[in-house]
Amino acid sequence: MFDALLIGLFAYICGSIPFAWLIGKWIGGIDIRTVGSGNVGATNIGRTMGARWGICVLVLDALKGLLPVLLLPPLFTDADAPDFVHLKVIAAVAAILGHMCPVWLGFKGGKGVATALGVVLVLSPYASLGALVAFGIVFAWKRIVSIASIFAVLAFGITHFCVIGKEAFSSVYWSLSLFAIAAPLLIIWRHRSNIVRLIRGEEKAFVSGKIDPK
Ligand code: NKO
Repeated sequence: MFDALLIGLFAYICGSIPFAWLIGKWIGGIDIRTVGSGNVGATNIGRTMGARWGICVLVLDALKGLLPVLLLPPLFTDADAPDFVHLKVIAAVAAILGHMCPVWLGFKGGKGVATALGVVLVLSPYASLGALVAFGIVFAWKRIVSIASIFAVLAFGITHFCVIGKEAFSSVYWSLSLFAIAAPLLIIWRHRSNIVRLIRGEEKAFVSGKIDPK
């Protein structure tokens, strides 16, 4: 129990490092919350400061999810212990919540896509591949990051259940399966302003380095 709390706390702190806000401030001299979509995320940095800085934020935001899930649970338990997957899921959820609700920015953070990508690469490589393929196809087709992200998280959940099959709610994997349902729903919920714009046909295609009115 104590190990779960410590892992959750450290992972939350990692996830809460607001790389988009920091790079916007230090390199671009802007407050990312006041330009473009206002989102503290890789896409909004790419849209306002150029694709290179967007990719830089994407990598950093993914690493702040990947590293805690990879490094923290082995400090507390063996990889074949019955609670190992559960501890990884706790680190994953805490890192994503840290990104979405960072204490440093009054709990108003990003939408969780890049950090979720980092955590799922460790948690579930096959389902991550499903998510990345879906993202690639939808982005190539529509050129809109938000809708590609929504399809990617749905594909993650679906691929997880296809890969894991009957083991989905076993004592080892039940927490991962719960994550595969809850994380996509939470990330889609964070995209609700994008969904409204998509329905109205007002969501713009991604253009790098150019401030988008929405
Ligand atoms: O500014 O509202 P905006 O248009 O910026 O931003 C919408 C956008 C917010 O997300 C980001 C991060 C973009 C990352 C792009 C690469 C994603 C690759 C696939 C992710 C798969 C994640 C699976 C997680 C399962 C739980 O959407």
